[in-house]
Amino acid sequence: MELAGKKILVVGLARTGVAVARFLAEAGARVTVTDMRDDEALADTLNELADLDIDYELGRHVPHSFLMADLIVVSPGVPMDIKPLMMARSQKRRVISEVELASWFIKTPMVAITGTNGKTTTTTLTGEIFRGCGFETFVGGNIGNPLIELAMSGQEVERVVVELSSFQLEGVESFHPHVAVLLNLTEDHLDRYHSFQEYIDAKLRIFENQTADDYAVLNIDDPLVAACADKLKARIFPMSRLSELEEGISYRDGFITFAHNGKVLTFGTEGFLLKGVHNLDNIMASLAATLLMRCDGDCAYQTVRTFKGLPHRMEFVAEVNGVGYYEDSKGTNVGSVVKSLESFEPGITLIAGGKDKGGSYEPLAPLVSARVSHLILIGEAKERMNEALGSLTDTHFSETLEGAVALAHKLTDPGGVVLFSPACSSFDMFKDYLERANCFKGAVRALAAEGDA
Ligand code: UMA
Repeated sequence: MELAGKKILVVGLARTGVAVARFLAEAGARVTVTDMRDDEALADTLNELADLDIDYELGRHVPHSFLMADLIVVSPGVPMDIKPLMMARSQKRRVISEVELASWFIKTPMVAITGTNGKTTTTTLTGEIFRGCGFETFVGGNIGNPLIELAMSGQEVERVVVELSSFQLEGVESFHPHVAVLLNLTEDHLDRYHSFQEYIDAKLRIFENQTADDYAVLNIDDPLVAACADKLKARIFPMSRLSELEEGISYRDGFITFAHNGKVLTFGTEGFLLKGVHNLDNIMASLAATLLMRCDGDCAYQTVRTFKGLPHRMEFVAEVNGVGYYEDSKGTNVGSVVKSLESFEPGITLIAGGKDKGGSYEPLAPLVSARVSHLILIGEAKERMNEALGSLTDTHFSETLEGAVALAHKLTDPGGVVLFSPACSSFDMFKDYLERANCFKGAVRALAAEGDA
């Protein structure tokens, strides 16, 4: 689509909206930006875009503008079923996400990564492996920097790695990655989707435009992921931690084996800095994607061995009186907390809770029974979590996160672990997961300082 002179409506003015508006205005489109926040709330952002010829409709969405647009580009955080978007779609207006728009201008071979958990680690590691193997690489998407920033920069790269959320995938039309990775599927974002199936359907759109020349890397240990294999047009490249594969990537007894078209590479996992079974999945996915896109095995392995992982994902904070404190503020859904709990031996004090996303907490029950000695619940979700889990272990409530840390300190015996892995988003008590993470770390460091005094 030629953008110059087109009437384009950008919905949402946060990171994505700012980048999209700038890209479109610089390309000569007639851009209107709309956001439910008003100009006072958006003052800084408006300043940032002051050099561009853009119209604004702030504090409200004006249905007429949606109906008159040649193209509507929606930010991931804006639900596709808000009234003006529904109306626009019913009037055959073209509605896309930012990643779709970006993909029109990016011809570099792309790896796209989705799944409920592990996306950011896998995306980061995949990018690191490409770079370690000498490929100029852009890494972006849901991880934080919108893909359109690559199109805008005009930067010449040899590989693109993009993390995709279900929200971004809702608005794709022709988006076409050469390698698409689906890590796992567990309930998430049920505050936005009417059903789990609707969420899965959005995720599966990552494969929609692939052909027999492309690859779908599927974690076949997850039955929901395995079940989608029949429907895909791309070549399936399976990955498994539980069964050995003649074609695909698999793990057994301390070794990862990559087997493809008669070529077999084996990598020992001892000494990996990234811990936990879920990280083994993330590593296998990254190796599969990069080796399928011409990375050298030795080079890739070198990067994997030295990769330390991401902050706020089971990050070790401190040891106080023989108890290790781990911060997992990005553990915002049940599936992610399951993985975190699986990484520790019994004797865990789990601090959880926050803004309730409406899903079931039952999947945590077996691990809470088996491994959690004390459960401390915070935030809006604490009553519902207590109903699902409270009878399974010694359970307490705390009004604040700092209070929860102090209580954990009292309850946990030396040799145990305090894990803050909320299973919820942060917005009931904090600005975002980062503020929540810093609050936890601050409280732990204060404890450590008291211990030293
Ligand atoms: N808004 C409206 N109308 C509405 C709803 C929202 O105007 O009906 C406005 C809000 O007032 C706000 C803007 O839309 O100004 C919010 O846009 P946004 O939430 O899409 O924020 P961005 O900063 O553009 O961030 C988005 C992703 N956010 C979400 O998916 C919620 C970021 O993922 C992503 O990093 C960024 O684009 C760049 O691609 C974050 C996230 O939480 C990390 N993702 C979810 C997750 O990982 O679980 C999916």
